[in-house]
Amino acid sequence: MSGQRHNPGAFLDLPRELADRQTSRVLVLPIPYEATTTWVKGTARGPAAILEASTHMETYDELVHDEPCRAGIHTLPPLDTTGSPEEVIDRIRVEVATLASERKFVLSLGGEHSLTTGVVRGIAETRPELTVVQIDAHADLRDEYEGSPLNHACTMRRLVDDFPIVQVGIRSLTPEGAGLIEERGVPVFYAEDIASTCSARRMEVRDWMEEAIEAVPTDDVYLTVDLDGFDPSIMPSVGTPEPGGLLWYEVLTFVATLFERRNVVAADVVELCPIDRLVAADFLAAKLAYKIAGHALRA
Ligand SMILES: [Mn+2]
Repeated sequence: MSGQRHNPGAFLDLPRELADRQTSRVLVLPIPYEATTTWVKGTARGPAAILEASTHMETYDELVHDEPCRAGIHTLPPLDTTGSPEEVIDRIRVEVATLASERKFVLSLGGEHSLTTGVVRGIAETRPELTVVQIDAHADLRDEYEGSPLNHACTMRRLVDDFPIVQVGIRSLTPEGAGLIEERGVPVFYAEDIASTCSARRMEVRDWMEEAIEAVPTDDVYLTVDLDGFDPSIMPSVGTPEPGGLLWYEVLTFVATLFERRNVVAADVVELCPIDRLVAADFLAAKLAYKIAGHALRA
C-alpha cells in the first residue's frame, strides 16, 4: 500500500470504514513508554515505527486466503506516558481495563516491556483467570533493577505472584530468576532446547510447541511478545539483543497454535527500538502485530 494516506497514524492506514472505533473488534493501543531501559535507548519510538511500517504492508493474508482487517482494526491515540513509572503503569491499567470491558481485543504496541504489567492488570479486571504466555530472550524475573521494581527487567516478577506464566525463547536470566523458576515450577522453554528440537540432533525430539501450550493451565491467555525473543539476525532493533533466538515461522506457528487451542484475550508486541533505515525489523514487528490481530478477528 502506498501513495496518499487514508487515515494518518492508523495501523495499516486502513480507510475509516474499516477502522471505526465502535465496530472494530481489535483496538491497537500505542504505548510509547520508555523510562527504565538500561542499554540502547529508543523504544519510545517503537509504536510509531510499527504503525509507519504497517502502512507499507499488503492486507491480504495468503495463509488464510482473506483480508483479516475487513473485520475492523481501530488505532487509538498514543497513551500518555508522562509521570513516574508507578503513575504510568497504573494509567495503563485503568485505560486497558476500560477497553477490555467493551469486549475488544486490545493489541498494545511498545515501548518498554514494563508496560505489560499495567496491561495485564487491566485485562485481569474482567478476565482474572489468565495465563501470561511470554516470548522473550529474558526471564525478566528480577525483583528490582537499578533501584526500581518496575524496571523492564522485572516485568514477569511483577506478574508471577498473581498469574501462571509460561516462558518461551529464554536465554538470559539471573540466579535469582533461575531460583524462582525452580521454586515455583514455572514452565520455561529455553531457546537452546527449541533450537535442538528443530535440528533433531537429539535422540528424543520433543514437540516444544505442544508442551508449551499444554503447560498453559487456563483457557484465557495474555500473549506478550518481547521482540528480543527473535534472533537478532532478523530482529536487531532491540535494546538488549541476545544470540540464538527464535525465527519467524517458529513464532508464527506457535502464535497460531496458541490461538487455536486457547482463548487469547489480548496481546502486546514490545521493545522495538528502531534503527534508522533498518526497516526490515520494523516491518517484522508490524507484520507480527497484523498476524496477531488476524487471529483475534477470526476467533
Ligand atoms: Mn527481553
